[in-house]
Amino acid sequence: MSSSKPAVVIDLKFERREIDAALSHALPGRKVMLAADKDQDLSSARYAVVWKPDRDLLLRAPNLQVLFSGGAGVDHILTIPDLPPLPIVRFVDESLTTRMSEWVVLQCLSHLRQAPAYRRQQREHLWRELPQPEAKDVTVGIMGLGVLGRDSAAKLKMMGFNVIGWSRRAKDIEDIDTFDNSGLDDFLSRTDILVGLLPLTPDTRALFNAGLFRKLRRGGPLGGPVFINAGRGGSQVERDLLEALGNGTLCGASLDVFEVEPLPADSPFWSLENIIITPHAASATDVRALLRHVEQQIDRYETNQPMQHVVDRTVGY
Ligand code: NDP
Ligand code: OXD
Repeated sequence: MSSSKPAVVIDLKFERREIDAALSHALPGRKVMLAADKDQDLSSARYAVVWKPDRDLLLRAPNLQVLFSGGAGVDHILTIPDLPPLPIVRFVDESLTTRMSEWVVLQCLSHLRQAPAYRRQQREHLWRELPQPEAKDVTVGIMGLGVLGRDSAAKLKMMGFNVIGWSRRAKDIEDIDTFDNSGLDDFLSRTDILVGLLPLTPDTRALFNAGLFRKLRRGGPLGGPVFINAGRGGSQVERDLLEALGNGTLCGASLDVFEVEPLPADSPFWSLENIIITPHAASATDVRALLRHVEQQIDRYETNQPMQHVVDRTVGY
């Protein structure tokens, strides 16, 4: 299609038919190219929408002005070698936020109501009622009070949990005790279920380690602390996590993200009874919502309004 509007290149892992369907409702009158078409000349592209892009994308599309992340996280972009100093816009949308909160609430309820233990009993044909702690006696500590962490916190409160949160900058959130870096130990000492919703940055890499797990509250109603992570696998030290799950420092976990994805078939995590694994699927990007968001932000850019959700490259998220 010939068009005077600057062109877009898409490098996403969706099926082509899903992208085509989404494009029938977004980016009208604009040339949209797929990076997967290896013979396509991408030099006219001014915008790229990417999820873990091929290494050669920036060479093939040297005239980009804005990079759009296909997800909320941007570590897959910030780690591209020789990344030019372009603005990076991350994906923020109600569909993504709602899905994540559903996953977080599901995992917290699963551990509260002993889903892994009942699953084991069902396999053994064992009819035995287990204790039912009350949500109000369980403190969920959320690390990362951004778009996803705040929505999860509000929905966990609705389910009756006591919720506290930790973030880089101090926050004031109704009904939630919040902590910044200086209050980390205090935050951990009150936490029964730790939820990780942090971006992967140099500061958050390997943050969930043996020392941190040992600081979580002991003697709580779940019989021991639980670790839930849907941020990034690079924030967890998996050797420490396995050890903590094995020696009772942690009594359970729900893991959506891993240091290596897909989780290798021979990983010891697969056979642990006290954990729930999902395949980096806590909250999937809806490609229709993504392309609508890209269109909105391009409209802002082209009419000299500030784009929203622009990443601060100095802090990495
Ligand atoms: P936001 O940028 O809105 O929030 C990030 C939060 O992390 C902020 O509260 C920020 O603090 C906090 N934070 C960042 N660095 C530090 C630090 N060094 N110390 C303490 N707090 C820190 O991100 P989102 O909520 O939108 O998304 C969070 C992450 O979730 C994404 O980056 C991505 O990795 C992951 N994700 C995973 C998905 C999945 O399916 N598994 C789906 C979508 C996202 P402050 O508020 O002070 O800035
Ligand atoms: C994201 C993700 O960052 O899906 O959006 O992990």
